[in-house]
Amino acid sequence: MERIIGRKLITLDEVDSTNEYAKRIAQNVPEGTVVVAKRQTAGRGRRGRNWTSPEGGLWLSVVLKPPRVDPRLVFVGALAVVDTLADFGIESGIKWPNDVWAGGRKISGILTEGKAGEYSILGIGLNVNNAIPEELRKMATSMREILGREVSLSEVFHTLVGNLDHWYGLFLNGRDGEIVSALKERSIILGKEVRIIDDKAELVGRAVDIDVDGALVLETPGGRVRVLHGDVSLRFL
Ligand code: BT5
Repeated sequence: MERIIGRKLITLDEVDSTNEYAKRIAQNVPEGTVVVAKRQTAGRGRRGRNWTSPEGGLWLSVVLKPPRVDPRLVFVGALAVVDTLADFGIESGIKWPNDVWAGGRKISGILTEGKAGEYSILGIGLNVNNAIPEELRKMATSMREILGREVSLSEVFHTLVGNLDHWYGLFLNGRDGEIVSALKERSIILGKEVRIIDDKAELVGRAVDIDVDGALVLETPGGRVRVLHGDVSLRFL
C-alpha cells in the first residue's frame, strides 16, 4: 500500500509550534505532510499548557484529512510512539488519552486539533536527546536518560513516521476495534484508581475499561461512568 504519512516533509530549524505551522498550511498541502522542527519557541500541550521543546527532541505535526473527525486519532499517535520506543528497546505504556510514559515518567505527549471537514493535525512531542528542565525532572524523562546514551534523532524520526503510517492505515480502514484493543493492552491505567479533571467537575473511580469509542470507563461509587476524552486530564491517586 502506498505510504501516506511522510509523503511530504517540511523541516524547520525553529518554529513557534509545529501544530500552528501545520494548521497554517493544512489546506495547501497533501494529507500526510509532516512538519518537523529542531526547536519550538511556543510548543503547546492541551488547554494552552506549555510543551518544553529544546533542541535534541522530536517535535512534529502531521496534516491529516480523515473522512471523519474522530477522537481516536490521538491513539494513532500514542500507539506509534509506543512501537517506536519498543523498536529502540524501551518499554512504555499509554496513559489515556494522550500521554506515553516510560520508567514511571512522561516521555511523550500527543496533541490533536482540527477543523471539522477540513483537516486534523496530529502533533507529537517525544523527548529523545533533549535536556529536561529542572522543574519537570520528577515527572518527565527522555530516551537518552533511559538508554544511558544518545540515539539518532533521524532514526527515531523515520521509525515513528513508519509506525504512524501503519496505525493511520488501520484507522482509515475502520479497524477501530484493533486500535482500541492495542490501546488497552498498552494502557498503564486500567485497574488503577484515578481522578478525572475537566473545567466543570472532578470524578474519582477505578479505570476498568476503554470502550470501542475510545471512552474511559470508570467504576465510581455511583456506578459506571463513561468519560469521553476531549479535554480531560487524568491523575493517579
Ligand atoms: C501534551 O499536553 O502532552 C501534548 C504535547 C504535544 C506536544 C507536541 S510537540 C509537536 C506539536 N507542536 C506543539 O506545539 N505541540 C505538539 P498535556 O497533556 O496538556 O501535557 C502538558 C504538560 O506536560 C505540561 O503542563 C508539563 O507539565 C508537561 N511537559 C511539558 N513539556 C514536557 C516535555 N518536554 N516532556 C514531558 N512533559 C512535559
